[in-house]
Amino acid sequence: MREIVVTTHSYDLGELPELGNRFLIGNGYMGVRGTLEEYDKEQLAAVNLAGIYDRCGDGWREPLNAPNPFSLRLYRREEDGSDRPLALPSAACDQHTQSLLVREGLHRRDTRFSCGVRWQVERLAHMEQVHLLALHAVATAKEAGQFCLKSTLDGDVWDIHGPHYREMSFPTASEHQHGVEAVTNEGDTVAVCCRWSLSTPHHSATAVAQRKQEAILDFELAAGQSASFTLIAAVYTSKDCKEPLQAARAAVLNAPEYDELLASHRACWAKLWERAHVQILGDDPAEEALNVSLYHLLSIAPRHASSLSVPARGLSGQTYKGAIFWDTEMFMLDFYLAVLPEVAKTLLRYRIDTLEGARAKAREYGLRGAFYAWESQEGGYDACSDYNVTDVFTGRPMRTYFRDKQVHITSAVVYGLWKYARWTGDDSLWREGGAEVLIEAARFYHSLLIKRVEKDDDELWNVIGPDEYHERVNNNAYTNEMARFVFEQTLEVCAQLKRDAPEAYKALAQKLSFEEELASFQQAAKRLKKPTIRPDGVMEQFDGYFALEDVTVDAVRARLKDPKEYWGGAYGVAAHTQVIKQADVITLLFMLRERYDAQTLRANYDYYLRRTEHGSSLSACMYALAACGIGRPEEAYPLFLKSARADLDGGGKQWAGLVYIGGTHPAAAGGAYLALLWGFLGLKIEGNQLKTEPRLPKKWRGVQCRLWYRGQAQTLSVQQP
Ligand code: IFM
Repeated sequence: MREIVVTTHSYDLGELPELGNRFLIGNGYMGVRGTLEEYDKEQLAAVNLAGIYDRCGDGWREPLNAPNPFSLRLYRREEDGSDRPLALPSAACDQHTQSLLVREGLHRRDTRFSCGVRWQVERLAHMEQVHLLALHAVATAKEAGQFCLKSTLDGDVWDIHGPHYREMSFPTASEHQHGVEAVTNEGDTVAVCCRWSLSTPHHSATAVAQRKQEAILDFELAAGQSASFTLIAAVYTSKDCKEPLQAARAAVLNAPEYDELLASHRACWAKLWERAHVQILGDDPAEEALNVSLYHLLSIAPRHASSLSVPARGLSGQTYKGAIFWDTEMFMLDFYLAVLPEVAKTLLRYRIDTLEGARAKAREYGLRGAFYAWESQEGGYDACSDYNVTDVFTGRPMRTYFRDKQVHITSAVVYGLWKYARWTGDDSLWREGGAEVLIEAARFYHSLLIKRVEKDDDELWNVIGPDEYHERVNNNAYTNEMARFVFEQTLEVCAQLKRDAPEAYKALAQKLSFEEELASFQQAAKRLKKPTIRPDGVMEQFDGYFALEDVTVDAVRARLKDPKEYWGGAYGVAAHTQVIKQADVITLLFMLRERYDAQTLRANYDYYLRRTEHGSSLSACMYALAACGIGRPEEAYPLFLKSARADLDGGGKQWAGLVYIGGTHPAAAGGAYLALLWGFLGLKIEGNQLKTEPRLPKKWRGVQCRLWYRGQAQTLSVQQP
């Protein structure tokens, strides 16, 4: 694989949030935002941790950012004895480059300050030893001078709904070492230890300020001379072990020198890329964009865990409460299945292990079975607020119904389990709790059914489909069909278990006493209301959708009184129109693609594409898939690129009022991979065999990639006919 380098010369403060996302490094345990070393919480610097959350007061519960060991500032001593910071954006500079080396998982900055000092820093989140972070910095002076380096372990972290640390102590202050132990409001501990070295003789002072521990290193450089500084840090939490501080200290003391860490980090990335890299012959920009997407998916994959999932904004911060959405199973899972099936299993185990939380949520709403969290944190706790949007006009929280009404979330979990079994041929998850999830999912949908005395159908009322702008609708086609899928899968897997693993089936039947319910699931699968389909094949998104005002997306946009105004909800500009936020019917036609013909796909693609705002990064890839499915790869191409470039281009919404909602977009990254695999390559599973039916854009000469199907490595090599 050739190196892909993402670069910017910008250090414009307005671009900082997006640069922090674009240049993110991570290893599944933590993500380090791509901010410069001199930045702190004001510039959204963060070391975001996977799977550990905290609530402060009445604020939203969100994931933790660890004390940041990468805070580093260089100063030049002036003749009057004062220290002038060589820090962006204030210090004058002649040249500045920030880069992400995608193949090697490295973040670099190279700044030539106008005073003649060059400042180069490289840093990594170790891909194998996931608790370790490392940094190597070089300062080179054109003219002789006195310098000072301040290396800070910065506990004054960026929080959206913090502060999350109620106590912080710095117990290991000693020369060449720092350490901090921070205790959260919920009683968890996060410990960070680091050791450093400077290549030139220096005087060192270590100071503890409030929530910061700082090493101040004075040194002198002759003209043309360089000093280099390395720092190795370890992060542990009370979720990892009983004594995180001791673990972090031991990890730092036992860690090898920077060069050795760099070599093992590179080797680990090389192995991952051997599996994941996709070659697109004839289109370097598309190849780069897709592999950058895959870089992000690899950087957040929980390879170190056996039951953990990936948040909707990856490890780029606290947006969306660091929670797991349907994004993982519906948009990202196929990449992990194809490239790292063990990770796919880890993601699904997370859902099996959070079944209790889903049961509790169902009970809370007076329902049976498992109602999975719309925004799932550990244990299946639903972090989604009843007031998830702030009205721009009144500044008041708006009642939203994502938590209560996006009942399709449970079907995403079932769909993920089904994909796992089908792709890997490994049915162990059914026996390890997956079948239990299915039964509880079927119970959940069954308890939601509405039966009208004068109608034969069963219905699902008062739901929100993937298109969040239309709240509390009846018989959303996507939701109904995915619920039917759940009933059918439950029946199928139960029959399979009874046949192939009678003991496991018996134990399950004893535990859940579900056998008498199977007939009612069968009935429900048959009687659940089918979508209304017009003679031309267009499927109505929900009851009454066709009667809504038929108007263009631009016309709706023109009605906004404020660019940040929410389009959905009770009074949203889109709510009474046919304009939708994101692919809805089209998502259904992809997910259950074996049930629909090309004519249906064509009619719905042509109808809904024009009415879709793509207000979610989950949307474009679904239309790319549909366009491929109807033999229009040229139309699919820009939609595919929109998904693949989501974090390269940024431009999505970053702020809602005072709340930061930006971050990386792993579902779009996963969606780009879906578009490649099931769209352009036309992958199909026929009788357990993989087949391709390529429909490549004209400029692509071919595509090559590897994937792991049913335990076997396969190389897909497809040429333009
Ligand atoms: O899951 C999505 C949802 O479909 C649209 N809003 C953002 C969520 C997280 O990505």
